[in-house]
Amino acid sequence: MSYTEEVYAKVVAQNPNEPEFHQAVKEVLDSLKVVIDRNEEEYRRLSILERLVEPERIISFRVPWVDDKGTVQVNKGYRVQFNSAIGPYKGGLRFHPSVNQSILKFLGFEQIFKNSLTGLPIGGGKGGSNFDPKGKSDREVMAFCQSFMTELSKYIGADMDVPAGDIGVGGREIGYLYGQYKRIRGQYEGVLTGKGLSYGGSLIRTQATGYGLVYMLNEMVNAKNDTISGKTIIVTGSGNVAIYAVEKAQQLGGKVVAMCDSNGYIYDPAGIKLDIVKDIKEVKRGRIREYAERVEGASYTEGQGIWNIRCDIFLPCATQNELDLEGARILVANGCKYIAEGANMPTTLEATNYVMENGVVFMPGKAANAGGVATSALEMSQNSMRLSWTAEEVDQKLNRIMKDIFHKVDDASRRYGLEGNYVAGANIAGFEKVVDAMKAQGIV
Ligand code: NDP
Ligand code: 2IT
Repeated sequence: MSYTEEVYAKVVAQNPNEPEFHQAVKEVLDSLKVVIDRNEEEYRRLSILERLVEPERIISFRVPWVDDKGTVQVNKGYRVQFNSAIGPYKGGLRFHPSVNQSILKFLGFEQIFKNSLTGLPIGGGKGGSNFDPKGKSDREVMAFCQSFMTELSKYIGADMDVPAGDIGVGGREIGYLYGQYKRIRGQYEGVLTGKGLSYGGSLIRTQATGYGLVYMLNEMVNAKNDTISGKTIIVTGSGNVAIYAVEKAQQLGGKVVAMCDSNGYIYDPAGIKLDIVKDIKEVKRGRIREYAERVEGASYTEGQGIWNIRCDIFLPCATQNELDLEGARILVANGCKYIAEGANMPTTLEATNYVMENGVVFMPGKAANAGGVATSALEMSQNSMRLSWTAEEVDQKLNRIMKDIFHKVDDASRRYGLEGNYVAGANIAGFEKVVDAMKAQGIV
């Protein structure tokens, strides 16, 4: 057995019931085999991979809060502090009923390599809760956030661990979390990113993941002497990442025809009217079905199956493993040419292999959605400097970072004779910086 296979087998044996974590580790270790093979003895002696797959620490805690009926509710809270070799732990908080340790470990593990690719000094972490913000009143969300932060505040700080948003955590939640941190710790510091503009947030952070995804897509498409303009595009999800991916894709002349939420998908052959999606999702916190009720010519289909609509470009921006082999086969059969992952690990391993074997240009999430965390790191810089950059400045930096990531990923794939395999390129390029820092810092 190779060193990478041995470590993968150990991960599975030692972390039972964590399928998402196994999946994320497998993808990375399979990619790293070509790197490890060149110097296997040294990597083994230093147990680099064993250290890489074991979080530095996982904090898990009880989150009691009182609902509007006066009943005490209890949720699970977590923070996975995965790797601090290149900077303070950095990564979002996810509030969704599906959250468990496996999902947060997969997200924290991915974050290590993503954050490395940004070129900025941020380590990997992730956290969250199985709390479901859907259908809760603002007061209930605040009560939950305050209780969650009361415990989490012991373990984070501007130079230690800097959480941000993810699924179910947007501007409202970050505001309540920030207020409670400040109250408990008495410090006005850049401990969270994605803050409101009136209290230390960065311009463009709200848009950054979606915009960055499309900047990356633009590089992929240009590398094939092609353009986004005129292409038919599907964007899955209708949350933060999806909405701003649609916005930028439309600005570049793409035609987005479909979006979804966890209940079903909409198809608008005339092109999605984003102001209506924003009103439904950002203002009313409603369901995507309402779009078809408001827009003539648009239709709504309950359940999964958005991939049945023909597209040139597919941008999965909802959640992990949303695109499986069956969906991938249909996309390919209908002529889809490009997939860039706005969500984290939205494509199963089988589907990823299938689309890559069938000529689809595929960019994995850890490269394609890195614009969000990169702009979070820019927010940290602005907070440290006690100043704010203009929207143009931040947007330009974001664009440059996404271009740099594309070239890092592309170069790494070429160096190992894997041209066009951006999964390998992203994992290798992300790993190189982290492993260099780990070696330099000794056995820690
Ligand atoms: P939001 O909570 O804003 O939106 C999530 C969207 O995905 C909602 O439309 C939600 O629908 C939908 N969704 C969730 N689960 C499913 C499902 N099982 N099937 C179909 N749709 C589903 O989250 P974000 O937009 O912030 O995050 C989306 C993805 O992007 C996640 O994978 C996240 O980890 C990743 N990401 C986010 C970044 C950020 O800066 N926010 C940065 C990088 C990656 P519903 O309302 O029905 O739940
Ligand atoms: O998955 C991600 O990169 C995020 N949810 C954003 C993390 C961040 O710290 O901005």
